[in-house]
Amino acid sequence: MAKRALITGVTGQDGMYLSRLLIDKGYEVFGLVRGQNNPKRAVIERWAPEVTILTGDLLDPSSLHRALLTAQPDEVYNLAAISFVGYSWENAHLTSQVTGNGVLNMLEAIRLYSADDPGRVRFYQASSSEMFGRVQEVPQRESTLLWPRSPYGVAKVFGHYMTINYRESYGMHASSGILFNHESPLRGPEFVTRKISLAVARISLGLQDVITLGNLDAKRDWGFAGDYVDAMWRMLQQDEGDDYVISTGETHSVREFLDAAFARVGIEEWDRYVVQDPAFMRPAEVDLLIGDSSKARDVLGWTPTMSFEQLVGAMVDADVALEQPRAAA
Ligand code: NAP
Ligand code: F7E
Repeated sequence: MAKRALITGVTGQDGMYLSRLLIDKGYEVFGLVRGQNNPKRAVIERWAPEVTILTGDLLDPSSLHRALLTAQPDEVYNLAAISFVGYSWENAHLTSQVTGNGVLNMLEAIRLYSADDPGRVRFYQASSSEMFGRVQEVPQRESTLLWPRSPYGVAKVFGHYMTINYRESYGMHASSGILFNHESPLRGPEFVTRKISLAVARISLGLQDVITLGNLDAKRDWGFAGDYVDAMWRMLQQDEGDDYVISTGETHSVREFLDAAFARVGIEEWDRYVVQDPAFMRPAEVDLLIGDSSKARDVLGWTPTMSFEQLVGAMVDADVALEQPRAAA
């Protein structure tokens, strides 16, 4: 019998990579899509036609219950969230509801659905390095004190502890992946890496003059999304649910990302192409993130496969290919 998986947030970057990974492993995959006419539905249908789309919303508990009844999943991957940190200050209440309370809605739906056998459905929660915020230890590991710096980070802390609480209270197989930033050509253009790769591609093709950014000194531990969804799957194959940090163990500044991206298109001096605007600065910044993923490497046998330079190169190359037809027109 093929295993069955339900993915919330299937239209997002990670949902798309995870759906392909699970299909390739022989799973029957169900993906939750919100809204009555979501344009991303067509995208996931093209990307992974094997996925059965179910409609639902993390804010609507009965839709989650219905999705469980239809999918009858062995594994649930809760990737849905309002995930853009910058947006979370302007929409703090909504972020708390979706990114925080939404986790509780999903956990509670699973608890009621599998009350006869609490371990029957394995649950993955997409926790985040943003929970470390004002870092209390370098590098950050599973035991590092959490100090979130944004409404998004606070909401993720709530979801993280709820996941642990449901594991401890009800014996659920619930795991929390504390994932550091992971990127790819499928990354949303609101995030700094994709914003840069797209702009650099367009500048190199003569389609754009400058890119406007905020804080260039922030440092992140950037990995490849394809590697990180593999870690999610590995967590749910363990005998017990647990928490794992997933990271590369390397940190780079936004400035270094710009160096590598512009170098990819043969531009060494990029100062004249970059403008800074306070509008892109955050009310509270996370200055430095770097993770220690020793536990995942030891227990899950997980390692990242793509270097920082390869990742930046792949993103810029993909955006050059995407934008080239516009330059030729
Ligand atoms: P993403 O591209 O922003 O995708 C978010 C997904 O959530 C989208 O499919 C979105 O649907 C869905 N969604 C939003 N609100 C919803 C709601 N109310 N009900 C149901 N679905 C809803 O995010 P990602 O980069 O793939 O990240 C996946 C998860 O990992 C997120 O929880 C994120 O917070 C977390 N995370 C990401 C990173 C990272 O570096 N990428 C690191 C740590 C943790 P629409 O397409 O309809 O908007
Ligand atoms: O910002 C700085 C910004 O928005 C990275 C999400 O997936 O990873 C992501 O959150 C850094 C920040 O990602 C611009 O101030 C400078 O310091 O790409 P980002 P994020 O905030 O790290 C975590 C792990 C998640 O969980 C989240 O869901 O870049 N920065 N200038 C800028 N950032 C943006 N977006 N735009 C700029 O113009």
